[in-house]
Amino acid sequence: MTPKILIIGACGQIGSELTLALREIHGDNQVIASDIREGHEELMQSGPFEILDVTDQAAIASCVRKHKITDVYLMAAMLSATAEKYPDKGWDLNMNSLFHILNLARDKQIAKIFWPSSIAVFGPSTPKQNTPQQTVMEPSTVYGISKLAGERWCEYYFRNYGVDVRSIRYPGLISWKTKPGGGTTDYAIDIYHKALENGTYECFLSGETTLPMMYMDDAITATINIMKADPQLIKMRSSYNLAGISFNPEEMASSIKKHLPDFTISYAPDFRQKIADTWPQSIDDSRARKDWGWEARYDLDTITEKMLSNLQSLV
Ligand code: AKB
Repeated sequence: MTPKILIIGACGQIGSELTLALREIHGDNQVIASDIREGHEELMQSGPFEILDVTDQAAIASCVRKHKITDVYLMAAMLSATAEKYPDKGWDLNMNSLFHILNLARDKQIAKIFWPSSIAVFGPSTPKQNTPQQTVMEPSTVYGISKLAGERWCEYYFRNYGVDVRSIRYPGLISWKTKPGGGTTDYAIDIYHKALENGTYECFLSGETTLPMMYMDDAITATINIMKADPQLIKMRSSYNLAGISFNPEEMASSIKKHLPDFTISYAPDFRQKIADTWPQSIDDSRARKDWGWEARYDLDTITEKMLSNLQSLV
């Protein structure tokens, strides 16, 4: 059966590329994009769009009924840096939106959910290298706490109500089509914009801050593949570790210099350094590889080539 899909938060960094990719696969009219406001032109023009506030349960339920939705991708969230500034709002948005969707599935109004988790579920007491799927998890950010609580609820709804919910712990995602907002890993996108605009970048993390990262195309492939997989293959109903590559700002700057030799970088770590210091440096994603065949494709130099050439073509 062809799914009828609702993407909530479709105008955001992941949502916009995911919507277009799913429309390509299932057909434009099968994928309803929604967000709190209009945005992203290509997405608005390529298929149905609804204004939807993720905190409004009745509006979501009515949209699901109207379009006979089967699958929901809940991509709206407040990311790590912004949630540290607005803890109450961050918690409310990240948790209540998830409950709204989980409850719709529990009540059999939808069949399948994708909900993104993050490397932010790990904290300072987690092993930093090759962080295992199951390990100590004591996140110290509002965002991380909300994602870990969300993971526990996803597993609870699966075990107790049979809800088919699937999730990935995304690392920092690098993309050129839509800018992210409010994340700790956002430097890895800003740097390419500033390298092309000014030839220089002041980084808000120190040069040695190694974090797990991934090119958006890999993240979209993973999202589509986990949702496509046979339900029996999805053994982790909390969320799967997913690894792309790990690097620090210095290594990223060196990769950019291969194309723009005059590029310079300076460092002015701010409050986001404290967040980054609690996160893993590399991720063990063997469970995702084994269970549903995950494999990353992009390394740092390929990402740099793609980012610079695509951003250049926009100007
Ligand atoms: C953030 O930096 O908050 C996000 C994430 C790692 O989940 N990109």
